[in-house]
Amino acid sequence: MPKYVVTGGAGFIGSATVRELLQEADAEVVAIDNLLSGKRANLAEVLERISLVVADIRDYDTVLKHARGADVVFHLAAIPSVPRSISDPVPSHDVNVNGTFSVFRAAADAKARRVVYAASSSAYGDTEVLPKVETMRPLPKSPYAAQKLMGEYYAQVFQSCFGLETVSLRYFNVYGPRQDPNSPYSGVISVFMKSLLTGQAPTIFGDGQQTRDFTFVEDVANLNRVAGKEPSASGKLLNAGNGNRYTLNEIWDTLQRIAGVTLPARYAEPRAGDVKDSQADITAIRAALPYRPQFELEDGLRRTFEWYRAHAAER
Ligand code: UD2
Repeated sequence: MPKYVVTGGAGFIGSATVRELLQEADAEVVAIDNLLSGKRANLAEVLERISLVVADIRDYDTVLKHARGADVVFHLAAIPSVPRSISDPVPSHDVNVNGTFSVFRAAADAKARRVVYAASSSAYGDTEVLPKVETMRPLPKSPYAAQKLMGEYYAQVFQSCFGLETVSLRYFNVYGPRQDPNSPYSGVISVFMKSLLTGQAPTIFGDGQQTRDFTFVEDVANLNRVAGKEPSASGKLLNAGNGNRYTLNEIWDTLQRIAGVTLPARYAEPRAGDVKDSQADITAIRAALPYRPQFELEDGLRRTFEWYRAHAAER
């Protein structure tokens, strides 16, 4: 019976990953989450089939205890957001750097086979060339980007010095059902969803011509599972995007069309630390893993909108 541990398992990407792992009927899944931004409700349909451990990833002893006997630890817990890491850098450093170190150390000491680490496309910063390839020199522009990059370096070092298999996946702007739209630091698509449902115009920071490679959360969950299994993925750092890029203006236009509303966006000053353009080269991940993204942007946006509409009362 395979055993999986998911840090941040009650969060947006974590809960999707837990549901994906449960497709293996005999899997034992332990979700570790301090419920700071994660929610029990994200796991409602599966709570009886998993163990939810309410704990902080900086609690080494608790992570160690649950990582014993684990095949894979999916380390997805983090304090995300570029602007939050600038306005309040201490907590995001502590969780994203010290917490990540604690998880790698616990996984290695517990003799877990592998850690799949949620790295971030923000590590690239502003590159001269698009799409962004893993061989490019990282140029982090924000504390968050630097913290996530540090996690990649720790992944490499835990593999070379402590014999822990690691895979780092640089996620590119993940979106989809259950992303929390209610914080000033929420991901832009969740914010756009809330605008559609409340009829309040969104604020776009900058001219809206910045681009992102938006990746549907179910593709990411599937990728996590595959990355946990595939022997040849061990030790790799891989872009985990769709390979496309869209401007925020295009996204907002598409969403207004999907929802059948006309609601011109407001524009405000660009955010500090914001990357201008982001697009993944997915050649390496296609070669390394049997992974093919299934959700084109419009399909993913439609599914996301349907979900937010159906759950509007809870948000
Ligand atoms: C970064 C990473 C992403 C992930 C994420 C976690 C890049 C390219 N991507 O996402 O991989 O690690 O951090 O937090 O670095 N915006 C608006 N209005 C809003 C909210 C956002 O215009 O109400 C803009 C924002 O200025 C940015 C874009 O939308 O240009 C995307 O912002 P985001 O916070 O959704 O994600 P981003 O790109 O910082």
